[in-house]
Amino acid sequence: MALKFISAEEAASFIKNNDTVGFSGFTPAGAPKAVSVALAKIAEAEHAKGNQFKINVMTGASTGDSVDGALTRADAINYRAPYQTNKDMRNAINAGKIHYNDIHLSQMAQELRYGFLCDKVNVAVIEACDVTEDGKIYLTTGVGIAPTIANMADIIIVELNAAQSKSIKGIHDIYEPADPPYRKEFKIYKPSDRIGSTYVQVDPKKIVGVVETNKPDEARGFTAPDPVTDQIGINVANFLISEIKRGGIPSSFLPLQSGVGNVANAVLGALGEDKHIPAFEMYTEVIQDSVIELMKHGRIKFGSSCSLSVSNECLNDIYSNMDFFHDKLVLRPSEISNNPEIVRRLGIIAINTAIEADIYGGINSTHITGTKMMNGIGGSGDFIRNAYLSIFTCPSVAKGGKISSIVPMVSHCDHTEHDVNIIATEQGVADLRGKSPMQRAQLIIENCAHPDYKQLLWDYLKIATKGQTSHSLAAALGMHVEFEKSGDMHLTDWSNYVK
Ligand code: 0RQ
Repeated sequence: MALKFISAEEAASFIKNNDTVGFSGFTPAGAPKAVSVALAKIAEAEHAKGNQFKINVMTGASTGDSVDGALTRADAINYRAPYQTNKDMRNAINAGKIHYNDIHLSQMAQELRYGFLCDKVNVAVIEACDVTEDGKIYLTTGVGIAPTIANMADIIIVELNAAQSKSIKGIHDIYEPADPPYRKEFKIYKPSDRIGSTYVQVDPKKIVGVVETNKPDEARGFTAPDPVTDQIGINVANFLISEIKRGGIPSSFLPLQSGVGNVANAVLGALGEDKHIPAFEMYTEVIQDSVIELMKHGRIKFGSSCSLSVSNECLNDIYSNMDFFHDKLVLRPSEISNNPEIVRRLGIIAINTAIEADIYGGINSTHITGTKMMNGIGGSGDFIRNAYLSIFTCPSVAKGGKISSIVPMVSHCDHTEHDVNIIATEQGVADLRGKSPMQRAQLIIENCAHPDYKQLLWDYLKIATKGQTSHSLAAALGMHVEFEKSGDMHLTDWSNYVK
């Protein structure tokens, strides 16, 4: 069946008010860049006429500004799931203008198939580097939930992006599991194992149009590692080396997962540079610039991921050296890259970033001061509960020292103390394995808290009512309350909270 080439505006006109639209990609990598911008203009025109125009947006993770930013600014989103990182979208979510459902990334595709999130997917918009008349869609830098939305959607729009090199063909491993009670085990026993095909096969009749684009991924830049993030990286590397020496980790090492963001990028860089850690493999959901650099130096042998979330400079480097990278990378759907069954089997060392941690090991990954959504839980929960070793990192203070990342009780809990093995800040490492709550509190305050906040935290333990997990319910969020009042978490003392 001949493919029909259409403009972004024609393609966008297939999308109607109240539709549920699935977008390809995972982080800005592989997300569409043209149809959503044209759709935002349609929404604005409809609003100007006094008409309703909002859609429900389903994605693999965050997208680029052309999807989340453009549609938010046009007030065109009713519902959005899962992870996001766009500033305008974050503001709209926190202002209550978008219904945002923050779910584990591994669950997104199956929850769509199970009908948990919507009755149907009306339209799938999928970025490709190639598409054939018999319905083979070759994806680009991010997979996300593309196979599922392509299968579920009534109609498919393909964005054929000339800025993405066709040389990426072959890197994908596309597999969509059957749903219970028919699901089988995933036959992935090492990060490089492949179980699927290199393209998404769809019914070609569903492709209503192909939009030609030439737009690079809308990658976010990272801030360069600084002394604090460097020290966190060194602390994690030293801890892992001591574990190898102790026999707690096999001497051949285990695959690593590393989260997204500035801290994760810096930690991975430090791990790779430390030659005491053997060259390793990754089974992760995002590959950032530091991984590619370490691959070139032979420090990372293989990377299984859901996306290449790299800078455009780094992506061009990969495209120019595809012969080198082709047998070192595989890109999978998020329900496979983040799958708990595989994470547990491979024995992954999972390293993710916390917004704040509490003295007992609870982790807040998502909410600033307990109420304002930052990005979302992403894949952190998929990995950490099932990891061989789960590590959380964060600087000990934020906002120039006015916020302590170590607090008596997290103001929002994403990961419980049952799932957190190690906390590392630039101050040091707390190894929480096998410890009671009070032992954990002592280690976290002593090893991870910033010196400016240590005494306050020790004093909190004195006013906490003793129990299995000691707390003063009146004071547990006192540092957060103080921050809201004065813009600084430094309480002079806990006297206001002690009766
Ligand atoms: O604020 O942007 O105004 O400067 O949070 O903090 O230190 O730059 O750290 O880029 O590594 O992001 C947890 C958000 C960290 C990220 C989070 C403020 C701080 C700064 C960013 P500014 P940094 P990073 C795989 C796994 C959850 C999902 C996940 C994340 C901004 O890593 O989204 O792990 N993780 N997914 O100043 C107030 C605090 C704060 C604070 C930091 N305690 N209070 N503000 N900040 N701590 C990825 C995927 O699943 C795709």
